[in-house]
Amino acid sequence: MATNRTFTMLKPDAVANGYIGGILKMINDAGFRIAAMKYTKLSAEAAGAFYEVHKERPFYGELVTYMSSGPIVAVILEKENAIADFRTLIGATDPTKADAGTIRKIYAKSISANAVHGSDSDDNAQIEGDFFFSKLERF
Ligand code: 3AN
Repeated sequence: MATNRTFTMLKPDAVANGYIGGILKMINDAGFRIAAMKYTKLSAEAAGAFYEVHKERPFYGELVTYMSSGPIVAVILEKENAIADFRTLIGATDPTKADAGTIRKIYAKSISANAVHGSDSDDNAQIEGDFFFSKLERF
C-alpha cells in the first residue's frame, strides 16, 4: 500500500556547500510536507548499515566513506505519489544526466557526491525512515 511518504537525505556535499536552505525550498515549493527532520552525522558503521543493499556494488566502500564524512539532514516527506514525484524532482543519479531544473542538476557535483538521496520504493522509504526516526519524531 502506498504511504504517500518518502525519505531523503541531504548529503555531506550539499550540507558543506551551504545548500540546505536552497534544497529544502525546492522541496517545499514542489508541494512536499516535512513529516520529520534531523541534522546528524552517520558513523561509518551506520552508513554501511544504511547502504547494506549496495554491499556488493564496486562503489560501496567509497559510498560509505563519503556518507560518513560530514553531517547530513535526514527528512521524511509527505505528498501524494511521494516516491515517484520526489525521484522526478531530484533527477538522475549521475548529475550530468539529470534533467534541467532538478535538484541534482542544480546542486550535485558528481555521481557519488550527488546532493540528495531519494527512496526508490514504499518499502524502502519505510525502512529508511525507521532507520533515523522514532514514532515520537514523526508528524
Ligand atoms: P539513487 O540514489 O539515484 O537511487 P542508487 O540507489 O543506484 O542511486 O545508488 C545509491 C547511491 O550510491 C547514489 N545516491 C550514489 O551516491 C551512489 N552511487 C551510485 N552509483 C555510483 C557509482 N557508479 N559510483 C559511485 N557512487 C555511486
